[in-house]
Amino acid sequence: MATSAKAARRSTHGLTKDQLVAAYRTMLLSRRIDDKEIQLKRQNKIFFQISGAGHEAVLAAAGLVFKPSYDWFYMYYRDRALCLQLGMTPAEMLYSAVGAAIDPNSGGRQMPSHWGHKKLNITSTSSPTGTQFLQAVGSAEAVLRAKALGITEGFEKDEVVFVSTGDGTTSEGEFWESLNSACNLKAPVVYLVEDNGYAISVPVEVNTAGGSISKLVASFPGLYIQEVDGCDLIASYEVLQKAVAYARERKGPALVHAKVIRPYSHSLSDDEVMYRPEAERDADAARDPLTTFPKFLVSEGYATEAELAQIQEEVDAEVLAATDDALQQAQPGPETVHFGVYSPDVDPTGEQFDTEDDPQFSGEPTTMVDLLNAAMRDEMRRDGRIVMFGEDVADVSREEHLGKVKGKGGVFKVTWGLQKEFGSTRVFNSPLAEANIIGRAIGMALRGFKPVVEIQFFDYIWPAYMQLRDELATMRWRSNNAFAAPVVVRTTYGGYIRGGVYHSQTGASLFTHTPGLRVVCPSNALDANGLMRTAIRCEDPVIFLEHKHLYRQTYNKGAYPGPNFMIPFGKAKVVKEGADITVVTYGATVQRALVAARQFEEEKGVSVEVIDLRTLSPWDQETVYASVKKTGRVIVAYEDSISWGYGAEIAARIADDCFAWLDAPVRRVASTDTFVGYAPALEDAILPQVGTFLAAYEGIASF
Ligand SMILES: Cc1ncc(C[n+]2csc(CCOP(=O)(O)OP(=O)(O)O)c2C)c(N)n1
Ligand SMILES: [Mg+2]
Repeated sequence: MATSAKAARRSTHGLTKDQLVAAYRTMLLSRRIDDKEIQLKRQNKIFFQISGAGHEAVLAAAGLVFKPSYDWFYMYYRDRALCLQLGMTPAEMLYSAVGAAIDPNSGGRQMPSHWGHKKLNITSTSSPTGTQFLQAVGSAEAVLRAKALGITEGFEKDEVVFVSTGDGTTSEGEFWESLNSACNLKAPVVYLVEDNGYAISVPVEVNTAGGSISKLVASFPGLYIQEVDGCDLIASYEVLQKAVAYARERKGPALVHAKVIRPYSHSLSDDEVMYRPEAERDADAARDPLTTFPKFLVSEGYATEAELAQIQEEVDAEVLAATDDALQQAQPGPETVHFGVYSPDVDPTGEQFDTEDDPQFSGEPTTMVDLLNAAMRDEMRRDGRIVMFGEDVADVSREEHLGKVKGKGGVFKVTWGLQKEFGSTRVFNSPLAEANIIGRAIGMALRGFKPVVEIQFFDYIWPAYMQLRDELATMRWRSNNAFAAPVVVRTTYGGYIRGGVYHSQTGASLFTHTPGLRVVCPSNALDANGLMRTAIRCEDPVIFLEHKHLYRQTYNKGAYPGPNFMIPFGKAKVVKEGADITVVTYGATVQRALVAARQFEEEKGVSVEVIDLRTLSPWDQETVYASVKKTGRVIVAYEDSISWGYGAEIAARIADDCFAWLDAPVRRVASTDTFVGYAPALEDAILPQVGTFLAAYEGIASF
């Protein structure tokens, strides 16, 4: 029988000789930049290094399958080879390493390998492991929602979203939350798990039950799963093609589990010799794609040794030139530190957000719930990109029941009827998962949607706090204004409702202490309406605190002020004028301060000025200082527990800036340093009451 003398060439699944050689070039370039950075770090010319070594093959393959500046990318720090393949230059990477002002990744604000490139649709990468997943799902569902709504601007016909992770990071809860939603929504998102067997020093079997993430996720409905040797470029290309095609065809999400190696330690701050035996490291080295792939190219006749040597020479020269370039670049100047904390273009404290003097009232006075609902309804009519979601915010999830039942519209009815009017693509329920709500909202906001989301109770905001503090607030600053997530986060808070420990929490200072967030807290229906419009129309993320106890009081009702009524941020309101004592407060303590002030004035003839801050960050220093300079006595009052709270900051500022005008120390009225108790006798003793204010007025007046 005649047999060919030469063994058949391995299939390249359509990859041409030129593509194979180019992929090798990218892999080598990636490794050489890592090596150069390691050298620069040792020379103290850069300040951090984490490599993509060992991950290059699957990433170069990904770069051949995903479309640059068409698909969207949520990466992690090992993805250097993919960035190169998509078009980021070695110089741009090294700008990041030296912390150069012109670095497109973050302008020197983030450590190197925190990828971000606006033109390449590489979204800003942060450092917390696992926060990328829900945002990627948000980005992918934005594609589906845009299509359903007929929105084409900013979207491509069959685009997909890439999200990558290490093996250890799949232990984060948000990974599982994201898979849940990706499958439920059939979102076109492709997960790439780059499994190098370790999370710093912790091996995969400690992180992952059974040691295989692809086996563990096997029961997620509609999730297309592939496992592959990620050190093998051609095999990786083959499975990535299938996975990406599945998502492009809108069949659902896909997950590729790629086994890679980590030939260098976790980062330059780690020494793997401490926890990995030599034999294991040798076995890894034998799989190194930078050794095996060039051998393959030569043995199969795709390149000669001489051609590869030529490539190495070119790559080295390129890295050298990029290094010289980067080392000459200036770091950002100290005058730039505040740039991009908030939008540099739209100022919500500005006059264009102040129509308070021109309300177009109609109808009878109504509750805060109704006027919040009205403001959101107006805004949703005005702007088709507003989407609204959270737990129970829809009228009824099962659409066939819509119109047959009254509808839920939030546990406090604030979003009632909005799904009915605007449809289920724009108003929908989230799973019972707070990080899910904020993470997806950030992903959608980056794609041009305006999410107005609800966290049902402040007491349960904590699972979302990573997304709020490390993602929502930082997005604009950390990307040097390349990306922004102007999400409005509504949440109900506060006591006086016999809600006990877990339905009474306040905690505004958790957000006012976070740069990048605007924090709003209305005390009455009209303010809530005007502030909500500003929150939605501005370009910063807003935490909108809605006091449950104030939702349906009779004393804070207002008439509907028309669809263009806006109150700017940072504009307090003097709710009662007075000459002797100033009270600075917000939320539910406004009314208590006021009732006490009237009584105190009547009984003692001492007049109290009550200021409602309305927005907590920014806050209206001008109005407060003017009042303090008039009265010389000031109390800062708030519902939070007294110590370490919001009032400490206001008190310190007043002490700093108004010292010469003060006739008494700045005093605080607030809750006890406890939680809030359920029994009325407990709750009354814990939260500030009218009597607490009367005692404080008495104390400061007689100082
Ligand atoms: C939320 C969070 N916890 C811990 C860390 C510190 N940390 C950074 S990378 C890392 C290990 C990640 O391992 P893996 O996901 O396997 O990725 P690999 O580095 O192996 O590619 C840890 C613990 C972090 N950045 N964020
Ligand atoms: Mg790992």
